[in-house]
Amino acid sequence: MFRTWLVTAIILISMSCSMRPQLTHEQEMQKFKDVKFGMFIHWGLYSVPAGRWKGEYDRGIGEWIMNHQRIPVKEYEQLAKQFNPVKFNAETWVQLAEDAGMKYMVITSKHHDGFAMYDSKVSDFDIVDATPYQKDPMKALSKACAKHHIKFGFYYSHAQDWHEPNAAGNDWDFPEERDYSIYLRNKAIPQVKEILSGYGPLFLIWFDTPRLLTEADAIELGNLVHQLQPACLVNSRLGFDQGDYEQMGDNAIPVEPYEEKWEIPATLNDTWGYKVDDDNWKNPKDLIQKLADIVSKGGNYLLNVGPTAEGLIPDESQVILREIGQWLKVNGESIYDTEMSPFYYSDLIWRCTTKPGKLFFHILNWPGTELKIPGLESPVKKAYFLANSDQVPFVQKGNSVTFSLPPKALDDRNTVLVAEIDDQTAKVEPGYRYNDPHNVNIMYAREGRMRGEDLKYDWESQSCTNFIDTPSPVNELFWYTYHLTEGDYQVDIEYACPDESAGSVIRFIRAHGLHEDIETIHGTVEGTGNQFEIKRLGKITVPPNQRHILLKFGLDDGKSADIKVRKVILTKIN
Ligand code: FHN
Repeated sequence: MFRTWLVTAIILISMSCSMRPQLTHEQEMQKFKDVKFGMFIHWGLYSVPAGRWKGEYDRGIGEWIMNHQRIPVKEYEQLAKQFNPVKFNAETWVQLAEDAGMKYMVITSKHHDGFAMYDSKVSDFDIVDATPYQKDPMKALSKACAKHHIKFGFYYSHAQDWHEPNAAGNDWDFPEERDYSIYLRNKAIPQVKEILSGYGPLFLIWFDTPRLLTEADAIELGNLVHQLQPACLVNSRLGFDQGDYEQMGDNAIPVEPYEEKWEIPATLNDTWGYKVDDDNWKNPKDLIQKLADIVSKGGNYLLNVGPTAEGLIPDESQVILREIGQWLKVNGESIYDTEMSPFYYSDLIWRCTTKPGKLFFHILNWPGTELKIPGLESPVKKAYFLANSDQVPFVQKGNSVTFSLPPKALDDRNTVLVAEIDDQTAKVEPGYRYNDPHNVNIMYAREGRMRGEDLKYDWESQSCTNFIDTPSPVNELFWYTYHLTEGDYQVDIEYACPDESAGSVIRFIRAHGLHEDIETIHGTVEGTGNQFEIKRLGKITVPPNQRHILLKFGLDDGKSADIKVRKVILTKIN
């Protein structure tokens, strides 16, 4: 009896110390599905140069400055002396995450530059030993997260470490052959042990850019995490299809709903680490819609902030995140703990999330006075707007339900309409289900990933523009599609181009990943008097058993940069 009491007391005391109840791996997995929205933080020495090196602007993502500029290790190490984040306040950061409606936080314990943002005993290249700050901010952050019931996890770069001769990535200091296992044994494994031991129960370890390591190495690292913290999740960038959930490409939202457990890491502007010159901020409406889109397709959104070297999260990021949080305060029921859409999406008007007996229609583009949902077999009992509970009249005939809407959106960013249905799980007619193969597949620019710093989305014409010709990263529009079946597809593109800027060569690529182009077709941009027209480009072939396909659109020169691309249509021809 006394023993039972003692054990219970110890558990309760340890729970209240960490203020984080210890869950099982399965429970954490379920949590991961339910939380939907998290804060990613890229913070490190790169926030000192903040995207400028020796007075020059450094193109591309800020945390890669050491690599872009091929900065020697000895010179990069000097940045530590200038890193003194005296304005860092863990409570303020976590409060921001809470205000934004974010339920978990993932921060860089060590990025590719090799600098540990926590007190590492394995290397002196860390925040406590190498900077005037001399404190471990991760301790304060993990505590503040526990206090606010925000789940806490670490990013760890397990393959690239530009500080180390045997890790991947630095060929300017270390051009010679390398032995990854030396780095793995001497730095990566011991540091992963440190972060799993000193910061309470972790929600997840977020590995990145698996290179050089073998499948056995990946399995060993994954096992290590689960031995030290059985409940802790691991993302799939551990490598070799290991990990507990699938990590999608950066900013890469799938075109259709996708049934695995997955997460999208994404930026608020064009960088992860702080860049003083990057003011290409996404607007809150865009992000609120992306959150609904991702959740409706079955995923989580991990949205990044890049704090400054002083320890401040840029004001612009704060304003954007708080607006998302205000929307979530009213509409959170349609996001958290929901399941993905049972429907196929043929346009950009609405997205759907579900709970037992309820469908949440996220109206992203107000369709006028009627919203028609085809293919719903479950009888609708009641419909109302989530924001004000006002009833919405509807007519259900056959398998189509039409809701009567007021002429203007309640919320131009995303108005949520709740339909209560007779079934716990919605029944949807074949042909309208999310995973039905379709002969016509439309990829809207709105759903594409705008890669490159210059592309802009024009809301009025719902198109992507400014395809200027630049070195890496090139300006390309990407689509990630998961349900294209084997066969040949005709490719048509809808665009508008002023006659005087016609002439650039279009490239449309079927790729395997970011760096593996498989099939490229070319065409020439025609003048359309700046009116939208559908133009035939050619044909691509989708081979059997492709889990997903990356499609890229770009121009071979900047002559037609002001082309406005609205969509690409893939029509199956055999
Ligand atoms: O190279 C990194 C990059 O710096 C950043 O950390 C992103 C976040 O997903 N991951 C890698 C590129 O995919």
